[in-house]
Amino acid sequence: MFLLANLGIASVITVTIAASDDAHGVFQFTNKSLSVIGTEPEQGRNTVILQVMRSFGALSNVTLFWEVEPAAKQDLLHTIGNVTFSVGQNVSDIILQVSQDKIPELDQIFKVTLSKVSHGRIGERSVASLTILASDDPYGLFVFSESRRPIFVPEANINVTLTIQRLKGLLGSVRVTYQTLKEMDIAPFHTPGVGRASEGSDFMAIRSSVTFQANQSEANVTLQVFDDDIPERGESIFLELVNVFLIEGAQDRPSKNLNYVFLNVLSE
Ligand SMILES: [Ca+2]
Ligand SMILES: [Ca+2]
Repeated sequence: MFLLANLGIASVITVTIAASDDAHGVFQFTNKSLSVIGTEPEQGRNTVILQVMRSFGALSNVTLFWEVEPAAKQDLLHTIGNVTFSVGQNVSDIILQVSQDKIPELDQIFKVTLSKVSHGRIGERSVASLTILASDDPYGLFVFSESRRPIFVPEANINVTLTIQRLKGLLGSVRVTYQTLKEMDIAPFHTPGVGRASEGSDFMAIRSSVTFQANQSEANVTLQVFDDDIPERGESIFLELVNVFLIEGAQDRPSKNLNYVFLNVLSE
């Protein structure tokens, strides 16, 4: 003989299993979007796209919120926002807009974070890094201050002083190399009615460099002009900026601007 166990009335319970979070999706950046690069636009705005992927379930409409660290406020049009995923949608794009300014800046790196979702959960790859590349010539834009007009000098044994100006950024210390063009070098622009001066007899050929310290905006260079007894028409001498070399600065981002100055040596 054996006893039948007596099951009471509470022995049957109904368990409703809640849909797991993953039924709505796990949201994270795609690998490609973990590190993205943006540039300041020349005009208007520039967009950077970060792709967010939804894995596992896609059973609901979801709003995903994102934010960029507050330090980016000056550099991005929006630092917070959201994107939506419809039922069944697995990918959505966060669009960041880099704003334009005139400020010389080095590279800046900002964190972009997936902050919350209306359904589902955020996965491991929830932080991406946005690099906005240096803009507006942080180390300077170099020009001869006289480059917009010819300089007239008499034919004589004289030293002509010319000024190299550093426009825009004054960060870092840089070395600027300049040189005279040879008579045979092609002139960078046309000078009607004026011949070319000869190196050696009309001027001292030079290739030299000048260093700008941080915050230094001008430097002078000297060109030697010679007198001769040959009656001639006016002669031109060209001086060019050859290159800009960064001696000390946080990043290697010198500008590559070339610039010419034009001297018109008048015969007597
Ligand atoms: Ca900026
Ligand atoms: Ca800028």
